[in-house]
Amino acid sequence: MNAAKPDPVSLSAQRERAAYYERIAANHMTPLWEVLHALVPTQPKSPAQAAIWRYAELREQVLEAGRLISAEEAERRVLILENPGLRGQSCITQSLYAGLQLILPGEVAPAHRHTQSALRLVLDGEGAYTAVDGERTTMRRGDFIITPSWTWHDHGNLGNEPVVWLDGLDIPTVRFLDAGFAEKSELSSQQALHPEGDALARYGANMVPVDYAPKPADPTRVFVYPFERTRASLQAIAHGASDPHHGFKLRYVNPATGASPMPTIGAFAQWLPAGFETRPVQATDGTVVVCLEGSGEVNVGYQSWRFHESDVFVVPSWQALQLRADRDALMFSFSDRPVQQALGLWREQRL
Ligand code: GTQ
Repeated sequence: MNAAKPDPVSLSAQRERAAYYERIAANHMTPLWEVLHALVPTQPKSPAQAAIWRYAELREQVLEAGRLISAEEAERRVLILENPGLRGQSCITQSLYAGLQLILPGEVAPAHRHTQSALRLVLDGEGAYTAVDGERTTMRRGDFIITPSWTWHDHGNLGNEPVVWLDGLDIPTVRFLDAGFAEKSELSSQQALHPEGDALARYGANMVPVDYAPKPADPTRVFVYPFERTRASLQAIAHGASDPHHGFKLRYVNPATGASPMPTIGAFAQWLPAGFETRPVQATDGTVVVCLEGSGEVNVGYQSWRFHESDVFVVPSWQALQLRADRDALMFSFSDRPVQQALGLWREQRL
């Protein structure tokens, strides 16, 4: 890092090297020494940028999509939240995808399955459902719903208002690994195999079926984490001691294993009482943050924004994050942390 700079290179030596690079390029080779420091940086320098999507400004444009294309035709009517530093790549961080999905009354987003894992965070409207492997769950604001890899899923809206939720998927991760498979179901809506609430009763009440023995990386069979439970937990712990960097923050788990709900995406819920200001913290997992309640200000690196309900912002890897709530704030977030932890790569630096 502080090593002496090498001598400047003469013009003739530079020309000789350039000609050499051209000759070896014909054999599909390129010199490491021109790219070594970019390949092996002293610390993460993500091409992703910090950015915010303000729901109040986006809502009309999301609803407009409903007049241009049906959910049936689109298969999934979603506006992708593209990181401004990664345009054209359909990602919000290098490893994660996010989008706003709209479903209108009476519509169905037909059943399919894919190796990509998905989460939904319900933002706007009531009356929609997601069905996962034969069980429906009614979607309510703040509910965190998952469709693990290769599970059948379809969405519908039985109510009388448009419903919008945030999708989070590991699409870029699966693309990076070239491990994407998908198939469509013959039936656009799955047949109900279990009554609503069945999975939560079997797997989400500090018990599991007597002969259930999950493998460590299995996703949870609990596919909905109801908002009221999350909120009640955060409110209860908010009577205790806070963490100066995180306020009151919990991570969602697979209750049968303690691991993240799905192996590729970690999710978190955080409570910041009015007036609470977190100390800055940086972590290697680029993170998507959603404000579910309250309002405040966020600093990411050198940028700062005000945020309100249903706003989404992204914190790239290793950029310092600081939050200040001016009203009691409930924040949901997700990242690739479980992947980095499984690989021994995850780091957090409290500043
Ligand atoms: O709801 O199944 O935003 O397959 C992107 C791909 C949502 C979904 C997305 C998908 C879905």
